[in-house]
Amino acid sequence: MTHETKVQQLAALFREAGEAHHQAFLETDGVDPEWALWYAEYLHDRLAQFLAAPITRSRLVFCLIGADEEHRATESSTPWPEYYARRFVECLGPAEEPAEDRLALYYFDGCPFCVRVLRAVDALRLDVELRNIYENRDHLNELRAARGRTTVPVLRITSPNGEDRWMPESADIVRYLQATYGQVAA
Ligand SMILES: N[C@@H](CCC(=O)N[C@@H](CS)C(=O)NCC(=O)O)C(=O)O
Repeated sequence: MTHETKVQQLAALFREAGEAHHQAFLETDGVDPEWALWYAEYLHDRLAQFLAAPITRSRLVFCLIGADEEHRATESSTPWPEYYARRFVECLGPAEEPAEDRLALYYFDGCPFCVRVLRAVDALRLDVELRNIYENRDHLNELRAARGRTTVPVLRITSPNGEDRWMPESADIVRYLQATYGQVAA
């Protein structure tokens, strides 16, 4: 399955979840402060085919809230199901041709979450371009333009066709690197 097919199928699943949620919360017109818990339960088993490794419901809640916050922060015009789908495939799905991807890590010195990723990069002996956002203003600006915020670490994965995927969250990045390039204790 290509990256784009996976995104479209996952977007359809998010749309289906949205409709099911709305049905379940008709009385409040869809308003549900615990929406992420509901979605995690609905999606957990249905998501398995899209992911590189099994995911817990707690992690799903975390990813859903992250996708929601990022969708708002970037003021993206992409409808939320597509936006979430892209972010989920980027964060949790296996890459199509990982060996051909170029990797760049946006980080800064003294950031403990960045250290977590840097340790995994070292342990896996990966060729990752390190982009310190406080030493190079361009890196900071690229990051802000792509994500609407400058929280690091963020892994930028560039496919041979030039398509970029931006992966935030140190735990997701380590998990992705380990699942894609080998298994190490980080
Ligand atoms: N949950 C995130 C936390 C990342 C985080 O808090 N990064 C800090 C630096 S260590 C940061 O960028 N703070 C500034 C900001 O959020 O703009 C992760 O695990 O990657």
